[in-house]
Amino acid sequence: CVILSVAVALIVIIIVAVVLGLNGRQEESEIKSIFFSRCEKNDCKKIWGAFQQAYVNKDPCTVPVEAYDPLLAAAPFKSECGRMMFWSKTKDVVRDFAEKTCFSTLEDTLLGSVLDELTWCGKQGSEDTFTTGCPTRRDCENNPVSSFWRSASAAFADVACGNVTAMLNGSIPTPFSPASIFGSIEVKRFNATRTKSLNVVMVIQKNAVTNCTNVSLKDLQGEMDTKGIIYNCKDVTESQIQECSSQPVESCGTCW
Ligand code: N1C
Repeated sequence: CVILSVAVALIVIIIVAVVLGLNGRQEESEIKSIFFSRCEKNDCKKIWGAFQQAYVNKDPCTVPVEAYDPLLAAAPFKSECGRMMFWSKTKDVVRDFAEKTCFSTLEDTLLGSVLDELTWCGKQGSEDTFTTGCPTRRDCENNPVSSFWRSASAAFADVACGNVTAMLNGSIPTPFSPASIFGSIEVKRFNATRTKSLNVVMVIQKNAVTNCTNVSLKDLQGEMDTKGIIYNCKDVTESQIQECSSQPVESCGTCW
């Protein structure tokens, strides 16, 4: 009877291991096919390899920002002076606007577009990529997805040049949060030798609770003053933004 129950337990363990293994394979093939279809004509095999090495066979809570250095080196960002767009808590408005205008966001770069909205992680002792059961920011800071965005955002801000635009959200009490990626990483990397001005577009929706006079912006302005970067802020209604997105592409940033 003891032998029988040990045998049954072993069989169950084997089945669970096989199912989990197959699951990892299937999840990997799904994310891999999205990755390659978005990657298109680039050297996708090399980029996929550099991506995977960042998190595969690692505890998904111990993937540091630096793990993505080889990935960023494999697909570096180009500077587009005067056309770079940053944001915080305005992703939907920005994405729609940037698509129709001259502006480029991180999502318009190869890495940003390939990994946008995806979830991934690895597991110690496995060579597979998983897309479910991955830790989020609430579980641990050094998870594969958060570390990627922190790493890519730093590299994107490093090449920011000329007049830079940032869309912030006037429907939340603190549009400039020092804890956001924009506040904690991008703003810190702006450098006066490359970046002339930071032009904040405060997105004013119907449910707006604040505008360019918000106290949180004093910190942003202070940081820019210290760096020697010109700071501007303009309240722009959502309908004005929509109007501006149908202007000719040449009017880059001059519409509002
Ligand atoms: O923390 P946030 O915004 O201030 O980050 C936004 C800021 C932008 O300027 C982008 O350049 O940082 C860059 N960025 C992305 O492009 C991006 N795409 C998707 C940062 N985060 C990005 N994500 C995911 O949204 C990611 O999972 C991250 O944690 C959130 C941050 O969004 P937020 O708080 O609105």
